Amino acid sequence: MNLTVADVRLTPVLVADPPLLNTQGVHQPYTPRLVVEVETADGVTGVGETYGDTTYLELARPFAERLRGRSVSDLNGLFTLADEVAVDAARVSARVDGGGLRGVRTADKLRLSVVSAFEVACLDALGKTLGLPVHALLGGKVRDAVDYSAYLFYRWADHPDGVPAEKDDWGAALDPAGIVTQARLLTERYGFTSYKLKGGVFPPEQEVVAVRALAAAFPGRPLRLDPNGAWSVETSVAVARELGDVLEYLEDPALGTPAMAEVAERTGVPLATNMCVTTFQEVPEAFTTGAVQVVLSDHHYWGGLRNTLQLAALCRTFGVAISMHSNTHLGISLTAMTHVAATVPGLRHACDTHYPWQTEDVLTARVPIEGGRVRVPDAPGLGVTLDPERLARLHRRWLDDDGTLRDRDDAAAMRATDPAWTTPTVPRW
Ligand code: GKR
Ligand code: MG
Repeated sequence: MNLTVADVRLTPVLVADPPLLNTQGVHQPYTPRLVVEVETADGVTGVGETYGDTTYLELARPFAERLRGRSVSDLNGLFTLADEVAVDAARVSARVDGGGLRGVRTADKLRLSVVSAFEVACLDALGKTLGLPVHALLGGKVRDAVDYSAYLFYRWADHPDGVPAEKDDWGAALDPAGIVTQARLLTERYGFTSYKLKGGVFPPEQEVVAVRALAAAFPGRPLRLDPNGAWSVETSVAVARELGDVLEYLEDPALGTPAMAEVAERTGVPLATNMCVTTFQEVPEAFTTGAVQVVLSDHHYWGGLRNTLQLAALCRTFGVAISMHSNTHLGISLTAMTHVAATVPGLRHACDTHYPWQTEDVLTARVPIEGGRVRVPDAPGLGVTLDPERLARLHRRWLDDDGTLRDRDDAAAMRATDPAWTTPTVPRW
């Protein structure tokens, strides 16, 4: 068996994305993702996926060059490689901003997001070579299926300007009734039993009514609301008090660890985050001040599946729960999330996924979500098969783009409808 990396292929793609609303604006018609293929000297190919914006690509290219000749089993070495491309990271850090929907964007986090795609691809190739599923390489699954929650979004029926030509069939959801209808459809189609509403779109009073409508429609089901830090501490406290009896947790109501700590202290409502704890450096302050009760890990920006397990261990030590954050993604990432989630002991909250919103994939078959769960694959590697034609089609779209969609920009997408729109100042309410 020869585990040496003989070839690495990077394929940026643009994936159709519906007009989902969030506090910064609206999703563009297409979202960039990067598909990584790592091929060993034996001709075994592993796949990984990460964010596909230009900055990630700029780091992935030198990384891919340096990976050739190394072993797919040298997973710790991926971080050394990341240090070597730090020079490039320093260059992109000039364009790193302090906000965003997944916490402060640092050069380090960008690098880790790139590492994660290579780590998953290496694990896939290693597992295929050894005849073992990725979860076995991570120490073994402790469950056979992973729970996901229905990710509800306020949304328009279509993007402006009739792009893309193919419409999805979800329709608009711009009020409580629309959100309940969407939740029912997601339940019918995927069997979800818990619900997260992306908030920060309308004034909090309206979003409170939507959550109450969900509670009435799905009595006793776990509910979450996530305004991505759009609220002040006072607003967050008020919403937490109003919805405390029906919320499983409130996600990132206010921006930053001190604000979250104050909300947690004054309300006792569990708070979750994918914004104030996004790196190991951010853990001590958040855990010692009681700012968060659930960390929503994201194997992309935490630096891969093995780092996710380290985070899980840290959370266990401090009695903080762990679950998973999601961003627009394909089946490769959903499967990677499922493998790692399968190995985390005591996972009590259903993970997030955007997958039902994606009508396109690069795999030969869509990853089934049934009963709100994804079965943990036991086939060697990730247990997925890349479809070269589908990959080529989405890559062609990326090649044909004039550059406007190669970087996700929800505020720019909103300007197509509202030319005066700028990224709102936080707190917005
Ligand atoms: O897809 O609009 C979106 C979400 O707002 C996403 O970008 C967030 O990162 O889902 C994420 C979250 O939980 O904050
Ligand atoms: Mg969130």
